[in-house]
Amino acid sequence: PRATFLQEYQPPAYFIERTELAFDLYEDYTTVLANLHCLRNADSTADNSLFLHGEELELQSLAIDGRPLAEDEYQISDKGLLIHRVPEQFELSIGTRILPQDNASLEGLYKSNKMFCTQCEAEGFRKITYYLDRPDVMSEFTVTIEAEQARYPVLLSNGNAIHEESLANGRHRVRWHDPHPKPSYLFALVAGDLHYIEDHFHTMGGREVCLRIFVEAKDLGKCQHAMDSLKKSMRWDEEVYGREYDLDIFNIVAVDDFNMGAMENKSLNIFNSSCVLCSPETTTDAGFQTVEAIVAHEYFHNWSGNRVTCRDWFQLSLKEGFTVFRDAEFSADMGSRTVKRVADATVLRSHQFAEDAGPMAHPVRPESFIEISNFYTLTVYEKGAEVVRMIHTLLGAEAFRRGSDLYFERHDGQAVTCEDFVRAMEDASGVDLTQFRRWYSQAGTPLVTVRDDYDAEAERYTLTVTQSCPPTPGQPHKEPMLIPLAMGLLGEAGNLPLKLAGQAPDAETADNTSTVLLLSEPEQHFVFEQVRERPVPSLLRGFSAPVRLDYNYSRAELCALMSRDDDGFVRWDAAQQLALSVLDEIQQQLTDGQEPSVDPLYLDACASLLADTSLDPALVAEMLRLPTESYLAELAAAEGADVELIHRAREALETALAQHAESQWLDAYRRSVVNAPYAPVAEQIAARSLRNLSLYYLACAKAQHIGLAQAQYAAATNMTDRLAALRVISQRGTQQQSDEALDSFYRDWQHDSLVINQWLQLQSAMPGEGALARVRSLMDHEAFDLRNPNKVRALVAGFSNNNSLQFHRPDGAGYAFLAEVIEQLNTRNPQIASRLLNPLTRWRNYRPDRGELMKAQLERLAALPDLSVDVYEVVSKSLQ
Ligand code: DPP
Ligand code: ZN
Repeated sequence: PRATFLQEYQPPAYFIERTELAFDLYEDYTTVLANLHCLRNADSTADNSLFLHGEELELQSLAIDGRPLAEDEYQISDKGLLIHRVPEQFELSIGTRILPQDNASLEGLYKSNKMFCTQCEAEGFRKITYYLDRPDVMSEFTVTIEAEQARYPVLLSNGNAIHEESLANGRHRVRWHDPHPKPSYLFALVAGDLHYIEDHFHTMGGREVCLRIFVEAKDLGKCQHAMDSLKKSMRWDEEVYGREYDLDIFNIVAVDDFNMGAMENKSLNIFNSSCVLCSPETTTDAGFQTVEAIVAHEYFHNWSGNRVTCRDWFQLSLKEGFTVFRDAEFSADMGSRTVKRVADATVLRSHQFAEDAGPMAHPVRPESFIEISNFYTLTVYEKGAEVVRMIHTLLGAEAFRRGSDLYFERHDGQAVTCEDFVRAMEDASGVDLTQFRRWYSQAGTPLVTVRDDYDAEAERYTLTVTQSCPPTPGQPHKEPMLIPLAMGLLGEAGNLPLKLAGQAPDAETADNTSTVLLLSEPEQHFVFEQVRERPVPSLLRGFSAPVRLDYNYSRAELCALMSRDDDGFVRWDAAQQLALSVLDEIQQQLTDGQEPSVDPLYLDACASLLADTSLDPALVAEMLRLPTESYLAELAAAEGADVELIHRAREALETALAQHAESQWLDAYRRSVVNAPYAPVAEQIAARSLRNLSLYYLACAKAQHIGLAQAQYAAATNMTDRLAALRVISQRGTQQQSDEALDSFYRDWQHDSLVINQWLQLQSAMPGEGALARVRSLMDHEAFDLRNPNKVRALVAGFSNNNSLQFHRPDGAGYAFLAEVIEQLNTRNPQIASRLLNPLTRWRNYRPDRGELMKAQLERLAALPDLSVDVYEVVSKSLQ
């Protein structure tokens, strides 16, 4: 397989001004007739041949301006169709036959349960017809769908329905027209026996938009939260970005078999049902929040992605990074800002930093890829969002808004680049972002090291800040980045006013206790004056940049930040760092053959945190949650992670924290009851979060507390509390208690596939030697289906990502199991197969005994005869 390079970008030689598609859907095949109104790009210097992408298509007819082409006028390969000579302007008619029923890749047109649906991003449209399947070719689409009326009463595509008719033979036909030119990746089609809920939205410009969510009849009762989220998103985008919706209808369709979360097709968003359906009885708080965030994300794409789209797939972060930043701010406004920030920072630090340090590391704007599907990554999405956030920090909210207005106005209807986005931000603000652009081109996580010096006599406090960035594949040497480091100084009585040397003490900064230092050099000094006591630096407030931070805090300093700093993120981070430092010490004790003893400073700090009812319970819960084993393994990568040692140390700390603060846990458990009817609102979510964490720690403290979990399980009226209780029973109860609870849960919920996915995921993370056998036997359970990505993610990815100790069994059986599943999915659904590889790509991070076993499985996969391009790319890069 050959790589594609950003450097090699060429504008298209032809445009397709109008696209007319006619689908005839049948039970064993589908025919597609495409009429493409093509026009030569006057700026192109290419010859007059036309290459159209196309895969897994059966060509049935081909004509230019009504004249069928002779066989020597074109050539077909497994990549597409080459027509040797075409005119300047012409109508190309292509008839193809495809097999959606056999399409297990869930890319292009396929069947999920009984409905037809599509997924075209990034390069799925070429499995529907021959086309210029690239985002810089934007076309006005008219789509006619014909199907059997009884089986497929609902026929949907993008834009407005302009014609409907019943046909004589029990079939019917609907025609859709989308007035907004769009790239093929935003095309969508749905046909099925679907039902909908409907609502309306009045836009700020006075447009009345009809909103519909289409689902199977049984799911109609689970759509309201998604509808509410959609209306909130539409309002928020008007208020915060001045963006108004631009059509009279907006449809969402839920499908069960979907490779991703959802897809922003113009006016016809298609969602993984797990990201749209919810009800208090079946969905956890986290599930409600996911639905709200993803509905918002896809809606926001209407501007950041659809109206202004990407020139090529190297620019993917242009729409994804920006849209993730937008949805993160939306979620922060709808719920708790600090808790949202902590959650995002956790994902970034535990998963994106790992990606940045691994064999697949790539810049936010990658320079090459073999398979674009492998680049829908945490780096492009989450780090990309952090890059946009830093621009927001550097410009300030007002100038950022001027920049986004300019970007949308200047590029409306165009396919553009990350550079165009940055330039609009610069032009609107006057801020020079030349150095900042390195965030788009350099991979790897920068390390910021801070040292300080306090001169009591002169009342002067100096920070010395250095930055560096480790080498990544293809990028041995890095230039310094522009890093906004938000910070403050903590004194005995609270945060101190900041007076930076060389800055005028104007009224605005005089009692300012927070500032943003701009790091641009390998080493810089920042001098603060009139500092009357030795402060504790409060660094990287709000996680102001996606960097690793190194400052030698003492445990006492971390305790001070944890209990008294103004910045919620810094308080949480101090608690995490304190836990890491204590875990380090325990690992050392265990290595030396000693009984672990936990620093009482940490335990007391946690106990007082727990007893402080003035704090946000959600933040308290996050502060008391210990880092995951996989994150600890990531941090230990340099010396070679020892999974058993990590596990034992973490268990020891968990038990100590549980027992030391048992009465506080019990008190928190009792006082955090929600008496109001269930609502997915910040206050209730916070209370449930602390209560369920308390339940977990109580069960760690004493076996008899399992009784609390059993009582909670029996009395629960929502899935958050029920599943939390089940998790505690299954992880901390006896075998019998665990089996009984899991069986009863299955009996109660077997009719609901999304609930059963949570049951599968919970079991994938169960402790003990029998874990792998359990996962294997669940793969044969009636509730499992290898064709359904949600089930594979719940059970298989759940096991390999969240069950560190059992996945890394010393006999290598965990690795062999994962490789077996990847082998089975390799040809059927390459995108999912490739994603499952992730934990194996980290083989260099472990002790050689495990690392070699992991590598052996990668080598075995590399030798498969029919390796998909997706799997090939990840396996080969991991072995390089
Ligand atoms: N564009 C989708 C999303 O991230 C993914 N295909 O919203
Ligand atoms: Zn997106």
